[in-house]
Amino acid sequence: MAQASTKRQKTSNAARDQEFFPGIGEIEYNPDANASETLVFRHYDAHQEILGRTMEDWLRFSVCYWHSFRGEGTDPFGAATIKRPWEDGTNSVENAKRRLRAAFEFFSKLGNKYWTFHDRDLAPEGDTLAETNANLDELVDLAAELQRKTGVKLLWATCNLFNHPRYMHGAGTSCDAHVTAYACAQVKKGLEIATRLGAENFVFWGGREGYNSLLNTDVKADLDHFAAFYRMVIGYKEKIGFKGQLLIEPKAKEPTRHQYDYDAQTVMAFLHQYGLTQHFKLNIEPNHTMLAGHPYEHDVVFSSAYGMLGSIDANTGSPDLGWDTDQFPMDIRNCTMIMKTVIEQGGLAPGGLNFDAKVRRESTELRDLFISHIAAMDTFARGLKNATKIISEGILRKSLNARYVSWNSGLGARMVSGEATLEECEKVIMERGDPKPTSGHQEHFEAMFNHYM
Ligand code: XLS
Ligand code: NI
Ligand code: NI
Repeated sequence: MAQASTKRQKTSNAARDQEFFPGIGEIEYNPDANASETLVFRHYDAHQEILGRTMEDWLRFSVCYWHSFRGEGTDPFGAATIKRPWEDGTNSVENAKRRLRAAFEFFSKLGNKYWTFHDRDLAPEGDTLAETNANLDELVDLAAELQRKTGVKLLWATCNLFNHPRYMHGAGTSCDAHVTAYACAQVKKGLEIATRLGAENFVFWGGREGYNSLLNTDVKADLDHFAAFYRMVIGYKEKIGFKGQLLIEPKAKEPTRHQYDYDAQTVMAFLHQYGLTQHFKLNIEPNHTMLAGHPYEHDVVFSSAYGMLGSIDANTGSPDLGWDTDQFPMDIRNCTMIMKTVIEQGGLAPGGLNFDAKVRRESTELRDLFISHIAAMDTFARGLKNATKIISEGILRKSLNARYVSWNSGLGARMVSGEATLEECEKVIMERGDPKPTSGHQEHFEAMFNHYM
């Protein structure tokens, strides 16, 4: 007995000291690096101050566990292409622990301050909910220890309510109340571990909350049940004193044909309809925004305009494709538009920029995992710098204000305040005649924007 336990002790010490990314050190900031050096930050300088805050504070980067540590490069047509050296091919708790240690080494070397996970990314499911919860507890113990050691914090946790076959008809909107009850039990545990790990937010992405055919779907019942599910979530959140912010992540389609959380405006209307608005904000993923047929920054701008932008899943799709490719955000213009909105609303905290993005299945080396994150962080850092200039110089804002000037006084102001009537408007038009044509100057705006790139 004694011998066996000493032996076990030795293996776990060895596991603890193991380096998973040999040859890669802490990523440094070097603005003079040449084009071929991609394991270095050229723009992201964590402690550099911009508009009274550090870049780290503005950007609040987070690495997601599911793509970066559970992704194997599968796609609907192809098997896994990526095999990480710490994986032993089993779904054991031991393997899960080794993987988690690898992840925290990655975070420490990359220098992101946050991470995110689904409950089921972290620990294997057992045969019963009790077994599954016990596995989860073991991994959460280790996560708490690694968070303490490294200072890396949990931006958000979420429950995977879409992968298991039991959820094939949805979770909160399943036709089977028993399934929704299972989802509730799972979320109960999810909120508990989020509390334990100090999660700053908790996300609900409606994985299979939607329909494939209206013939077998009662949409009103589904949405009533969804609201009931959320009411139970709020009740338990308050009961256990979870301090994080609840977030809903819109998506238009995939995996269902129509997802109920279609886009930002749809989710805001749902929350409003069911009296839930004050309990939630939105986690916007631009790749999902594109699936809804909107421009990249559309949902970020819309949710922010209504004070509902809580966090961002910083990724992109290929605009020429119709699915969620979860690519790393590498487009400086897109990131400038996002950061312009973030600065205008005074920051994202307690939300952040979570890289819900995966390396391409052809990018099979460990260094690709670093390079993808570094490049995306640099792209956002450039976006932040560009947006800062746009906002500080105020030239775009001035032109925008000029376009709306007629609303600031006279009849415009009276319409906004509710004093004007249709009769008054008719009278004014009769007296003054047709409005004079005005130019939208779109190309002028675009040229000004280009100036800052
Ligand atoms: C899937 C979603 C998912 C959520 C978390 O498309 O983006 O990854 O962010 O469940
Ligand atoms: Ni996402
Ligand atoms: Ni997504």
